[in-house]
Amino acid sequence: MTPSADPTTIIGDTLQITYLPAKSAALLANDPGVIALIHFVNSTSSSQAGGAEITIGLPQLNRQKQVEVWRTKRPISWHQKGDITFCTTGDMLFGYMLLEEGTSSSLEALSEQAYHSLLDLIAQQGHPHLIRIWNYFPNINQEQDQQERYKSFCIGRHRACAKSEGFEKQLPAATAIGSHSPGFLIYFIASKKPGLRIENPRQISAFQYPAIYSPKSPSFSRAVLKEWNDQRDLYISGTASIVGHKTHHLDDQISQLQESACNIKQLLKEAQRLTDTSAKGLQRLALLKIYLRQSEDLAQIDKQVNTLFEPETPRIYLQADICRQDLLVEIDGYSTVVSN
Ligand code: 3EB
Repeated sequence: MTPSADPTTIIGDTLQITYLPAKSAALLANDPGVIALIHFVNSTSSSQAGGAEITIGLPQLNRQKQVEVWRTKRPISWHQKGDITFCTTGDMLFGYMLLEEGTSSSLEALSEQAYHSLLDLIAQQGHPHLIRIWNYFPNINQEQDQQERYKSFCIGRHRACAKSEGFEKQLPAATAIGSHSPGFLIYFIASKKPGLRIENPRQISAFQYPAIYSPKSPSFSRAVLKEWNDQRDLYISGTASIVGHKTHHLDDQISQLQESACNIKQLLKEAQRLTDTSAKGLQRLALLKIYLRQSEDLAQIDKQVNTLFEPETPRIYLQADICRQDLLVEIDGYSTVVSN
C-alpha cells in the first residue's frame, strides 16, 4: 500500500494519473496542471475548483488514505454543457457528470439520457471516441421495477450507444460499480483519434454475454490502448473472476482475486501481441484499483496482491458492490509508457 511518486513529477505530456496521500491533495489545489482530484469517501459529490473535484461514495480501506490525481502538462480549458463539465487538452477530452435519481424517471431512462448527452457532447466537441469510462451508482444489485439495477443501467446504456452504427466495434473500457451513497456519477476520457480495443481470449466479450446477465449486453471492451502525444496508455476495464462468461470461485474472495489477476495478465499479453514491442513497458501496471465486496481480511488480500503483481504497484482498496451478486472482487488496471 505504498503511495506513489513525488507529486511534482509529471511523466507523459497528455495525462498522468497517480495516487497520492490524501493529505497532500491540498498542495495541489491551485496547481493549473490538475485535471481532477478523485476522492473515495462516504458520499458522492462533485465540484469545480480550478480542476474537477470528484468525490465517490466508496469507503476507502487503505490505512493511509489516498487521493487519485489526474494531471497534464498541456494547457487546460474548462467548459460546461448541460449536466456535463469537461475540459480538453489537445487530443484528450475529460468530462464528468453527477445525476440525481429522481422519482420520475427510471435508472434505465437516466442511463440512456446520460450516455446520449455524453455521446452527443463528445461528437460535437470533435473528440468522438470514447476511450475509458467509470460509472458509479448505489444499490447496483437491488431489484427495482422487476429488474436488477445493473441490468437497467445496461439497457439504457445500450440503447444510447446503439444509435451509432458499428458501435460494438468501438466500445470503451469501463467500470460499473455500486457505490454506497446517492447520485449517479460518470467520468470519462474521449479523444479525437480512436484507441485500439482489446479483448480477453479467456473471456467472452461482455458485448456477447448471454442474456441472463443483462437483456441488453454490457457495452464495454476489456481494455483500450491509446496513443497520446508522447505516451501510450492501456486502460483496463473492471476485471473480475469470470472465465468464458461464468463467474468462477463462488464465495472465495482470494481465488477470485487470483482469477482476476490472471485475466489482467492475459489482457496485458494480448496488448503486447496486438502491438509492436514498444508496448513492452505497458506490462508493468502503474495503478490498481481494487473493489472488494467484503472488507474483512484486507491484510491477507494485500499480501496476495503483492505476490500477483509487482509489490510496489500503487493501489487503492475500495469497499464496493460489484455488478454480479456472486462477484467479490473487481480490479481496474492502468499502465502507461512515455516514448523518447
Ligand atoms: C464483467 O467482466 C464484470 O458493465 O460497464 C466489469 C467492467 C463489469 C465493466 C460494465 C461490468 C462493466 O462482466 C463486470
